[in-house]
Amino acid sequence: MNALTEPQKPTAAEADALRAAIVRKLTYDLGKSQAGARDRDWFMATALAVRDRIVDRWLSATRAAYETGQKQVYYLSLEFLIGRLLRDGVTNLGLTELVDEALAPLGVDFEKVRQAEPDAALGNGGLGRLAACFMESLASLGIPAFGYGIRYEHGLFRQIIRDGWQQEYPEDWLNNGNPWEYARPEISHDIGFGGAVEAVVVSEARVRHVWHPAEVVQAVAYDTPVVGWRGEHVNTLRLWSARAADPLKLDAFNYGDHLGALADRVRQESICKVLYPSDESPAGQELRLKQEYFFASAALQDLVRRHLRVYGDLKSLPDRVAIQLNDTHPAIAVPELMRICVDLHNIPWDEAWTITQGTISYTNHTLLPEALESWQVPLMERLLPRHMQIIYMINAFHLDRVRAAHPEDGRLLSSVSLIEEAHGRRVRMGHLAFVGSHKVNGVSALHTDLLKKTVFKDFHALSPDKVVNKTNGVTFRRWLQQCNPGLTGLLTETIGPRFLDDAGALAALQPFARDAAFQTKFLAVKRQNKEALASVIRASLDLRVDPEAMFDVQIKRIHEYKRQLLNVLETVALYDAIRSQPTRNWVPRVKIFAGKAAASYHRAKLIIKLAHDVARVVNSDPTVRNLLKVAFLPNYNVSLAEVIVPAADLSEQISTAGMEASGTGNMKLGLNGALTIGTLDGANVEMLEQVGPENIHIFGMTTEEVAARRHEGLQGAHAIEASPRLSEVLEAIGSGVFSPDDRHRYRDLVEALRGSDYFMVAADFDAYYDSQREVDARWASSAGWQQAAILNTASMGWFSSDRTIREYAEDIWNVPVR
Ligand code: 26V
Repeated sequence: MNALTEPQKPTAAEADALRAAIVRKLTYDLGKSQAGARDRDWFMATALAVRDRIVDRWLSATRAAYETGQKQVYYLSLEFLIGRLLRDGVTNLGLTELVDEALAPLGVDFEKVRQAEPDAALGNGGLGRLAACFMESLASLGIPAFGYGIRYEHGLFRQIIRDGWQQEYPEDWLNNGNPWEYARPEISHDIGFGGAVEAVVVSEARVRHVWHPAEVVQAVAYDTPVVGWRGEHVNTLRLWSARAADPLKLDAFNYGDHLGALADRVRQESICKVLYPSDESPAGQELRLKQEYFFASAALQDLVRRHLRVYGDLKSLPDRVAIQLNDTHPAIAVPELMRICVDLHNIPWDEAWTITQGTISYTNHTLLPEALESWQVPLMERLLPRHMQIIYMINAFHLDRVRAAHPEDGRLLSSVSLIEEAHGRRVRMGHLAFVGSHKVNGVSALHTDLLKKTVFKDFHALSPDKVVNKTNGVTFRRWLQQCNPGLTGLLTETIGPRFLDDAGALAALQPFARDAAFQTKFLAVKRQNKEALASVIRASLDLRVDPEAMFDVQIKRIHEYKRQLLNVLETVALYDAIRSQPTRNWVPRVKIFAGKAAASYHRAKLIIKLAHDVARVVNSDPTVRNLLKVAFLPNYNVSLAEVIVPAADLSEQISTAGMEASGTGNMKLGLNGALTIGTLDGANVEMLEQVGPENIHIFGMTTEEVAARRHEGLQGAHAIEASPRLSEVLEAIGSGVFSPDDRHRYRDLVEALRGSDYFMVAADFDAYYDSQREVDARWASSAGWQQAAILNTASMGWFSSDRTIREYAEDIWNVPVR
């Protein structure tokens, strides 16, 4: 197919053939009759039929990568937040119309079928979704790649809101089977834990270390094909599942104690039962470390075996393989690769180190000190005794090099040591990943800059070429074409289909920004998407919202640094203002929130409760009429984002400056024509550069100002006293106006703002409120708003994950891109 032509209109014969294939799947694979089939059966049957069309391309792409000896990329990630896959596969294969036409005569609606697919939530938030976008871009760019992760039986918890409080319920995406995966019971690797290390003297000069694990668990492969755009290339997402190594022996060992034997098995298989549901705060449990080693070791054994089959030895690994560590979660891969080289393949240490460093690179996703992983040395020694020895060795050589360059700098040595000595001895996984990599990257320009100045300052001084920036991106197939077919159609008819293959071509839209006829069409698309969201809000919350109103959206994990609280405070301020001047020409707004709080993050859960308390009061106040509504949509996930993103007018990206590494929702929302109100944080800074200052609402303190204010120790009370508006808001919340059933519910929350105000909610409040009123003023002129919205879409091309992946390929992996 010509890259720029649209897929041909399907013929009747093609539709008949696909229909027959779907019905065959329904009948023979699912054992269901057409009459008895429900949406989820049709989903399974359709997915299986679509999958058949992927397989040949998948097998040939995999074979071609082998035969041509192309360098392989391995993306190691504890999270892949992939969401639903049916529409992804159908769009990328160019089968959208064909599937519609195949299903229609059966009386089956593709939209319903699509929605019957469970949302695969094998991730917490940004980091996991980024991994999913990267997998799609890798395939679209034709780069041979594997994603390696864990096949969690239970993904991120289901969020239910009861009486305004978040409750967590288990999620079971695999309950009705998963049509996309191929179980590969024959592909498995033994993963050892515990035990002891034997030092075998081989000769006078050489000692071999043999690890005798106390326990062995098998990692079994499950493969999901990842189809690239236009179906030209297909990669593999290989997720590992844990299987007790030898159930028979176990039975014999526990002879007579069947239940005891079963308990061991359950314990071993628990490794892949559930995703750790916390983001930005390390869990510290043994099971988490087991998960990390389990999948990192399985991935390395798998890729080493593949490499050896073709090339025979490991010396050429850095030429043929690039391993990317998605955060430090797979950082144990560094000593594991050393162990494989040194212990299992007798490669001398220095050579093994060259191989390891040449192959591995590491992406950092956060600066928050509480999110920097470290593991207690005694736990490491018990679970991974050989790895602990290797880490000590790596550290010794690393510190030798540092000492040679900077003699007698004790501060430097302890600062860059892999072992933290201060709070009980711990292994710093970020340091381990840093020294084991040839490149380390941050995920936005600001974040990378801060990495160099803060957490990796001393490392950066030692290896000034190691830290590079790779600003995040999102896949436009999912976040424009699939979730916003209306806009995609309008863009295609206006600037032609080039942007489908080259996101930069969106810039061709610029001249249309002031075109009144185009503005009308752009507005009509947005209006339709807002109506769709309005019905979701109504179905989910029994709340009516007016699609004419501005849809003001903040969707992301709930975290203090992301400052949903600031947004809620502004909501209350606006509410007060409307009540005191009900007849002013207010801009009608719907404040839309969605996001999950970590189960143990009480403050975040309290902020969810506050949003609900405020919503209840505001939504039922007749003086406010339709001028302000608040909607907190439960159970935020990829599928819900796909409905909210195309319908947003205003995108809230209001984190405390210096704290959000990048953000990717900001890009998705801008791409779909939302204006951003945001701080100079993460990738917002680069969005400002792309769209220009007239088309974005930037407010608040800069990273430097935040640092200076924290340093001064200026209390939030200062800012509160200076702001009558904020004082009133906090007085109302703190005294229980929104919580008559528990007047003290928010006392501590408000006190924290009067105190250190660590996240600068009070300090930034007035700037935010004023910026929101500027947003109102812009909304008042519809043409002005449309123009800016169109320019946002036109300027987002650079934030395609295709661009990001190209940069990784060129600067980090050294792989060619077609
Ligand atoms: C840490 C932990 C600690 C142990 C429990 C499970 C868990 C899960 C995740 C994390 C780290 C989360 C880091 C993260 O998601 N960072 C986000 O990465 C996005 C992609 O680069 C970026 O856009 C966001 O700004 C950043 O917060």
